[in-house]
Amino acid sequence: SNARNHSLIMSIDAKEYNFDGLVGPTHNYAGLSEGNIASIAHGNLVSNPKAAALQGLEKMKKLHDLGLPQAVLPPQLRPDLDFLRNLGFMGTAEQILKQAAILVPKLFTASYSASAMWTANAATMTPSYDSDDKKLHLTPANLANNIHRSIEAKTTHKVLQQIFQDSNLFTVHEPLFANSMLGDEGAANHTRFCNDYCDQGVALFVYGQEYYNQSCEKPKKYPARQTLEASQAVARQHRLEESNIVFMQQSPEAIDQGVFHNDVCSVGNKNLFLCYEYAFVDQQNNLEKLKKACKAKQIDLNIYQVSGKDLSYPDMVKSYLFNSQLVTVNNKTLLIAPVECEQNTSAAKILDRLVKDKIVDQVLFIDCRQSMSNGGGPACLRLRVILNDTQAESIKKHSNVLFSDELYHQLKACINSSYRDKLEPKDLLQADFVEEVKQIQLKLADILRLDLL
Ligand code: SUG
Repeated sequence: SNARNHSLIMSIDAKEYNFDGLVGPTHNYAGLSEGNIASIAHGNLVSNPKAAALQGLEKMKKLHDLGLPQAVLPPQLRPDLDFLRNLGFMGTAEQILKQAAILVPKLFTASYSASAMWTANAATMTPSYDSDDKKLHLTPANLANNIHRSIEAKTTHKVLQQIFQDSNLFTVHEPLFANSMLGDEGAANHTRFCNDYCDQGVALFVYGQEYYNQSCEKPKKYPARQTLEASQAVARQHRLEESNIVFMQQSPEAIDQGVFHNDVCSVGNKNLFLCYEYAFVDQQNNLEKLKKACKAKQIDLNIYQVSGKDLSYPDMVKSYLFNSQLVTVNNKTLLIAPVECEQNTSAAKILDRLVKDKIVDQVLFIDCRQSMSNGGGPACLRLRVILNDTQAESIKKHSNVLFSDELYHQLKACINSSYRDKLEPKDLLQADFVEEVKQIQLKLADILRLDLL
């Protein structure tokens, strides 16, 4: 009973933190992600890393000011010269980049991607309240389906190990082996339902394909990045009970329409689940199954489905309505939506109705246009982590990633003084840009108290 009392005391203070990715100074549009319509449409356009980073930072500040726990994950150093060296390119940084740009432009741009900013793809998180060993589990996503994203996994692992260092509280797993058979895209395909964050929850894993099942329907046009086999492996690593897990296949049709992650067609928090009418295979049965699993944990799941008549696939993908953040502040439910929803007639109508029907109390709009142009909305930019005070204290001891007004001002000053406001594809070849970016990374390492090289 002593142990029980202890866990009760530890439980009461559990909160959901949003760990947002700080946009890196090489943020650019390289058209790298097949099946991600925005990324392909904006390939080769001029980017604005400063605006991108400030938009992301202002989003963090806005949530922080609302009283929501906020944290930040660092960008990764780019270009990734080790990646290019591994591919046989040699010499100085300038020589390596030049050769790669001439010989394999796709690998050259891959080495430069700031894609680690979308931390919904950094890892899958299971809170200590759900795991059999009462530790918080994190598995960095291998992002095996895109070369520019797969190079993130190693560094993400290193960074998470530093932040979640105390092995009595946290387990940071190795990413799954990087093969499309085990393609894992992290929390973008994972939603946890619960009453309070400190209660046991139900984990919903959404996959794009069951790799070894020939009869499983697969998308015809675009890749299904997440496999059932990968989701199952993550659930095993995290020591989840069978009764706490539900697996659902995302509709292959949705993937072919540009819904490359589940967080583009559904969003859930606590006991509320918003989803598109055509988000999942065998949707009505699957949602019944989910409801039942929740009921068994005393969670009365409220499912709100947006009809295909009210929102077309293209409008869903353009507006990124479901890539909103669903958060609770003082028992009020807020939806943090991209500004693109305001301008999209169908999406705007749906948001109005959500408020009228009292599904959500308020909608706030966020400008993250620089990220949106690469297919990353508000929800893509954050990794949700449930922490109690003991766990948060441990993080504070090992890093400076928990948000504060002071951290906000430090990061803002760094961005304003050192990020470029214009980056063209040709700039990526300059040797002095490589050095410039490295200096910024060192400054950020200093601010966040992390080893980032
Ligand atoms: O993996 N875009 C990312 C966007 C990730 C969005 N994340 C979630 N939905 N959770 C991707 O497709 C584009 C990079 C470029 O083209 O330059 C890119 O990687």
